[in-house]
Amino acid sequence: MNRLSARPAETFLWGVSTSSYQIEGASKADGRGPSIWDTFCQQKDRIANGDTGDIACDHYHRFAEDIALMRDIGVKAYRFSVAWPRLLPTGRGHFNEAGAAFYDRLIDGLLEAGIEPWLCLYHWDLPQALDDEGGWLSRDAAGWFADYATLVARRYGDRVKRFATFNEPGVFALFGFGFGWQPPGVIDADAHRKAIHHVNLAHGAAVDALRSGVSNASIGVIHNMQPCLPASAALEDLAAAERLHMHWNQAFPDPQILGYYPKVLADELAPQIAPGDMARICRPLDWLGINHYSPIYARGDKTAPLGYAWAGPPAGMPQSEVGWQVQPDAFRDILLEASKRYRLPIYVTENGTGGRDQLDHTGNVRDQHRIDYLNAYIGAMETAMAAGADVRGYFVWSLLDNFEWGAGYGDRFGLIYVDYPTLRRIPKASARWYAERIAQKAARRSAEKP
Ligand code: IFM
Repeated sequence: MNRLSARPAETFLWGVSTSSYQIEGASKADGRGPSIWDTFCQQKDRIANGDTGDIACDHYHRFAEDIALMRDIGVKAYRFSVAWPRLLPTGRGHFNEAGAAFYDRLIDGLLEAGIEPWLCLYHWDLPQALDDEGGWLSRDAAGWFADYATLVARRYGDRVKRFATFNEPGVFALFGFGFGWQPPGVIDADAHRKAIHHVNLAHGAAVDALRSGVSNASIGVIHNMQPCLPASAALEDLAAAERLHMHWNQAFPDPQILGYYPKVLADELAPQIAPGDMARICRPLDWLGINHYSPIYARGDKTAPLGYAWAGPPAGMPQSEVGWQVQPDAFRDILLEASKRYRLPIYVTENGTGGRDQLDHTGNVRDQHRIDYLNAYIGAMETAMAAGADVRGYFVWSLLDNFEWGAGYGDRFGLIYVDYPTLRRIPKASARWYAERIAQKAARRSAEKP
């Protein structure tokens, strides 16, 4: 029996998610060291419009206002990530008290507002100094990450009980080492494989560090899970989709939760796997976080290092304003499959949609497209739950419009509009809709109580 199911039934948790580099800004404040994203953003033509995370939403200074916005929406949980280079500006060694104190303020503010902090150790902002020493291509990275996890556990474990090791390792490994779209911008199959194994080792080491450092910790890991589909019925596209599925959906959760790599990957990784590694990676977890948006596509490409290329959705599919396919049934199926395969309580730690939202002449943002999306996807989740998927909570991505990686600030995912020139926050229609939805669910629950 897993740990959470041994507890009394908890009520369904409604939350919102963000990540450090995407919202904090204050990139040089109070001794923060540079991350690989700071470096990447300085490189020519990497990010749309030359955007950077230097200021982002300035959440570092405006977190109290952001907590008040969450309280207004009525969420009971907030998933955020800690910026490793704020605590350890060079990744290890010198500890930066001023940076650590920011998360004290944030956590204390959340608890005062009745919002449970869900702390993710890594949402992609590796300290640049560690990348200079090999980063995820070095087996030492597991030890660096475990030391950082120990420090986080010691500092915040008296107030935070919910921890995730990584956010979407399948994404940052593939985009950072397979396609080169994200830092460190490498395009190499061997590097991609190494990164997979070292991140998995780091995950296992961090679970152990958190478990021994925090009493009653509830520890999980967050994976982006999407159906991986072929761009056409051609055999090479079918094979491409299978490989994308292996890299995206299986390379991390399978070894972390089931204790083995998919066969093809295990053979390819054989030179990297030392005796005892699979046991080091597969440590008991309390929950699985699933981030879901949309099916993704691959096509065969013999010239690409991984043997396949990314492809867009076929014409004629319903799409979001930023071109992502909208298909709520895929969400239902992913939840059912993951529940069956991994047998852990599931939290949907990200779901949402991007748009080109704008303020209208009345000063409002009427993002009906987001309301429709959330309504359909929450409905699909509830269908999966009725069919047996063990889903315990749902977090919208994202609280705020933010730095959407390579797309910069153009793609807006927030319930709250951020007017970047002034940093003013304006709740969108979807924020009001989500607040009402949460309130209705709470009212229904209390009416059902005997
Ligand atoms: O913004 C990202 C987030 O950082 C990781 N999951 C997907 C989101 C939307 O692209």
